[in-house]
Amino acid sequence: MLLCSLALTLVLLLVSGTECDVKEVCSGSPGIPGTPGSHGLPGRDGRDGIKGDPGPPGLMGPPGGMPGLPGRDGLNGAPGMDGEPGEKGDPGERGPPGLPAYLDEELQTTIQDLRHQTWKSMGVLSLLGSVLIVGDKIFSTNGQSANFDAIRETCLKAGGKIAVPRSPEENEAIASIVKKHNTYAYLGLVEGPTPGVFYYLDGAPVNYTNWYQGEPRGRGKEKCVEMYTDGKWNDKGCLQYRLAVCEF
Ligand code: MAN
Ligand code: CA
Repeated sequence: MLLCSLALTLVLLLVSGTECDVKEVCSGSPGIPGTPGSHGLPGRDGRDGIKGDPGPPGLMGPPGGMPGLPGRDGLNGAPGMDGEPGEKGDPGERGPPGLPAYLDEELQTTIQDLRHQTWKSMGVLSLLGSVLIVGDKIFSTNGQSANFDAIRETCLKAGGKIAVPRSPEENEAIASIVKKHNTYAYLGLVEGPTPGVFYYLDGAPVNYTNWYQGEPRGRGKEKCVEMYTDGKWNDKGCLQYRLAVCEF
């Protein structure tokens, strides 16, 4: 029996190399692995992956449907160039007669303004030396005496007129010149056909006077007017020698 076991053990050792207890029951070594089983059922879906990159743009689609409604009007364009001047119209009807020039205050102001501008632009005012400016008038003398007609001529040639005050301020200005030269001066006034009624040299009636007490008393025989050194007026003959005072 022992021999048998030994023999069996030996056999088994030879076959499997396994030790064997020295018992009566022997155990064999494992067999050769069997062939693999068939595939199992598919597993459950895994979790979603991360989002992929955007794909390239698709091709342009076919043209749309009906055209849309017209848009709103645009802004106005820039103005065009001026056209050719039109033809001259017919003259209008003649207006009503105007005032005499000496009564037209606006005209007188305009003339006076022009006169000033002329003298200013000619630089004459600065050459005249002794001049007095009162409002819109300029008074000046050359210091010489002459009769009325000669003074009138002198002032005209100088581009002015023989001075005549039309307000107390203007009267004071001329009076200061007269006082300075200590000589009476003729004024730009003449007596009309009616004794005692005087006019400016443009024919307008006087509207400012400064007669000496009791004057004018020439009763038509004293056609000119002189200014005393106190600024008062006296009607006087026109052939005296009096200071030439001009206004511009
Ligand atoms: C002289 C002249 C006159 C003036 C009188 C005043 O006769 O100057 O014009 O009126 O004096 O007394
Ligand atoms: Ca007199």
